[in-house]
Amino acid sequence: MTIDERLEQVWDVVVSRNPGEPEFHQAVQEVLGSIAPVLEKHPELAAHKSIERICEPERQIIFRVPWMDDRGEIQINRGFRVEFNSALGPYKGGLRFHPSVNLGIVKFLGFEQTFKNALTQMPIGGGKGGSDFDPKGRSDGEIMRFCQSFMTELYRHLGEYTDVPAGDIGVGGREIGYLFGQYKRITNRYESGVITGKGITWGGALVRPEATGYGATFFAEEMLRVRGTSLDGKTCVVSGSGNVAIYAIEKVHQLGGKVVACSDSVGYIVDEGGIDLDTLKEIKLDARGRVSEYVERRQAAKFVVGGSIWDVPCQVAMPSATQNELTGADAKSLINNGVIAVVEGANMPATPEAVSAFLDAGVAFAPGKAANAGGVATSALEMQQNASRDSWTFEHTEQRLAQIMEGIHDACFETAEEYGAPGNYVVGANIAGFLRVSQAMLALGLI
Ligand code: NDP
Ligand code: 2IT
Repeated sequence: MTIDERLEQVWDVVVSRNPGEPEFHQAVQEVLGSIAPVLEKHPELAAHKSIERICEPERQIIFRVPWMDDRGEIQINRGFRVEFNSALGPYKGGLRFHPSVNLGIVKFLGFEQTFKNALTQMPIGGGKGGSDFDPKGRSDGEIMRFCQSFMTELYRHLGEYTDVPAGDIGVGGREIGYLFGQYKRITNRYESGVITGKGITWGGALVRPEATGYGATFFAEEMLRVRGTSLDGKTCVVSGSGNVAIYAIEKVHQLGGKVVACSDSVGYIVDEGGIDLDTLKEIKLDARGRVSEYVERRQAAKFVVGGSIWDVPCQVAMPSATQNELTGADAKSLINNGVIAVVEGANMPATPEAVSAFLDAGVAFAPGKAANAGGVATSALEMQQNASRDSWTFEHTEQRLAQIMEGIHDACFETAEEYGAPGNYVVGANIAGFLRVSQAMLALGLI
């Protein structure tokens, strides 16, 4: 997307002030490429430098995380928490444990989170954190000691009214448990609302594990409905095989679609008859295994190493692994194979070239900040239940999630039309999210 000349100076400052952070630049570029039409309708936002302020995180925390592995050797990792924007509520966003984590990655995620959280209409600001710790191959004891050390530093920055983390890549229910346990121990407070994604017996909410994948699928269904069709009978490909991917596959199947491929960082599996979710869950959730094990149990399936999962023909694609996993070349291949909708389950999985190719080809494209917002929205529902010491049923919570996703879809769709870009959910999401955050910032004075 090209940046309007009125915003070029903002862009130059972001690039020079944040050197060596290409993912952060990419996320900012996409937003700056969308919001120029807002300046004409709302000159007060430009006058108050709302855009410049939104691009600068409120606070960035970097810390040492020392811990001891099972062999008695000392390990040192780096921890991050970027508290991006608290105009709408306490900082809210996940923690990612992956060797690729660095400040630029956390900043891109925190920036995206700010707009995403605004789109949910819930009272949550934006933040993100994590560590370059690699959980792969680590024992339960090592994971626990790492989480305890991480929280021993991070706890002082958290609080149910201040900053509320959750999971992301490499952080699920087990890690949230160890993190919450250490927070409780240090503070002597059973402050359930300080973290979300908790287990159901200790303050968690039903549907939170399923929420991101289910929500992205509800979003896909809404996009298809606008185009006069539905997921029923559609062939789908979902990349990844983690939290988001597994529950996207589950909901696609419940709505009558068929997911024929999924992946991990080593390769992808194809099962033309449809992925058998019970088998996948046993491998990934129960045994923490690899997708390659799937083909040992399903003879008809194949495992492909190298190549791209996006070469598998499908009508609906849901990239749900990681950033920049779907390139311009992948987009061409999907378009040639007749894709009609691409829905980002992950954060920024499609490169700018891929996004442009989809938009130019008239493919319905949903950016992650809109499509995967069901996870954080359900985190906000978990906070709501914690605050009222209540717990809701699965059916009620799923219904709330479905309504929230419908609301986000409609806001993106209508905003895109209003600002002269009908059908462009990227423009719709960026403008709707930007308006909500910047108008709150204006109301709160110079913050
Ligand atoms: P998980 O850790 O549960 O799963 C991640 C999956 O993506 C795994 O299959 C993993 O494969 C794969 N993956 C991770 N990094 C890479 C990489 N560099 N290259 C290829 N594959 C990779 O994470 P989630 O499912 O929670 O998160 C997936 C995406 O969804 C992320 O972008 C996250 O930010 C986003 N998201 C998550 C939400 C949540 O509630 N969890 C909410 C909204 C967005 P392997 O096991 O081989 O590493
Ligand atoms: O990217 C995301 O929205 C998440 N990882 C979930 C954040 C949350 O606070 O539930």
